[in-house]
Amino acid sequence: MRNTRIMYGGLAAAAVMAAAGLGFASRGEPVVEQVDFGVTTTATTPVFDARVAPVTKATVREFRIPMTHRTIEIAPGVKYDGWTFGNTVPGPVVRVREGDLVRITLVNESNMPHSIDFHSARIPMDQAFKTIGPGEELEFEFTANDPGAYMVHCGTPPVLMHIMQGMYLPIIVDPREGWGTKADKEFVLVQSEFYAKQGHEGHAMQPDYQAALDKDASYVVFNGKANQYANDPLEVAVGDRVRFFVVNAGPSLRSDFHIVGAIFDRVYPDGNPKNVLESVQTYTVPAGGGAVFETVFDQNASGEGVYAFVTHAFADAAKGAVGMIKVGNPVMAAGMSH
Ligand SMILES: [Cu+2]
Repeated sequence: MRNTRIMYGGLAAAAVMAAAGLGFASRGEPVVEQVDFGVTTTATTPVFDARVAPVTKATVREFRIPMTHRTIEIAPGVKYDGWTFGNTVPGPVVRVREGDLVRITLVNESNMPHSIDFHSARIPMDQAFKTIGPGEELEFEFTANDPGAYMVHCGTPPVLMHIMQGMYLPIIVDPREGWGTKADKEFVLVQSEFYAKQGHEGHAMQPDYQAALDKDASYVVFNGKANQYANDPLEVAVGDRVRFFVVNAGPSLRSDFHIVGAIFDRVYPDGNPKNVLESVQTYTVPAGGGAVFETVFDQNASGEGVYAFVTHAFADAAKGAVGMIKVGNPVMAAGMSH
C-alpha cells in the first residue's frame, strides 16, 4: 500500500476539513499529502495490484519519484533489465483532484540520464521535463486543472528506448465534482509493449531497439507483465459498477480496449467526463493517451461469471494483453485455472 503522510493544520482543523469535505483546514492552510515512491511499494506478486485507492482530501500533493534500473518480470518467468519510476513497471499510480497543486521531486538514482513528462501538466517542457544526470534531483510543480487519465513517461531521447524500457506511470486527475456515478470498484490498467531479445547466458532479456523501430513487439501487456491476470483475475461482486482507468503507454501500439461479455455504459475519452460516450463495445486508447471506462456487472446483464478484458487488436492480445475479471463466485470451467 501507499506510504503516505498527510499533514494537516492541526487535528481539530482536520476534523473540520473532513466534515466539510473541503481541501482546506479551518485556518485556510492547505492539506499536504506526501508520497515517496522510493518507499511506496506497489504489490507486483502474484500480480501488479490494479486496485486504486480513492483520492484523498489533500489539495497539495508532493511526490518524490526515484528513477532506477531494475530487473523486472515481463511475462511469467521472463526477466528483463528495465528502467523504472519507483522500482516497478508501470510506476505507482499518482491520483490527485482537479485544482490540486502537484509538486514533484524527481531523483535520478540510476547510472544514466533520465527525465519525466507529465501529460497532465501545462508547463514549459524545457524546464520541468528536462533531463537530469545520475545523482541529480529536479523539483517542479503544476496545478492539475484538467481532469483525466494521463500518461507520465521519461522523455529523454531516444524516447522510444526509455519508454520501451518501462519508464511510465499513470496519473489520474479526478474531476472536482467527481465522476457523476459511484463506482464500487476502481482499477488501473496500463497497456504497453516490450521488445526483448536474449541476453548473455544466465542474464535477463535485453532491449531490441530494431524490433521496437519495426513495431515487432515480443509482449503486449497490462500493468507490466503478459497474461498476469489470467490466473489471478480482477475480482468484483455481482451488481458492482466498475471504473477502469486505462492508459496506453505504448510506446507505439494502440489499445482497442474491450471486455468480452460486457458493454461499457460510459467511456470518457481522455478521462474527462465532459467527453461522454454511451453503450460502447470497444474504444481505442492511442499510444500516449488514456480513457475512463465504466460498466455494471448486473445480475441479469453481465452477471456472475468470468469475463476477459483485451485489446481487440488480437495480434497484440495474443502477445499477452488479455486478463480476466471474475464476477461473483462462478464455477470456474476446466482449463480456466485460478
Ligand atoms: Cu529515461
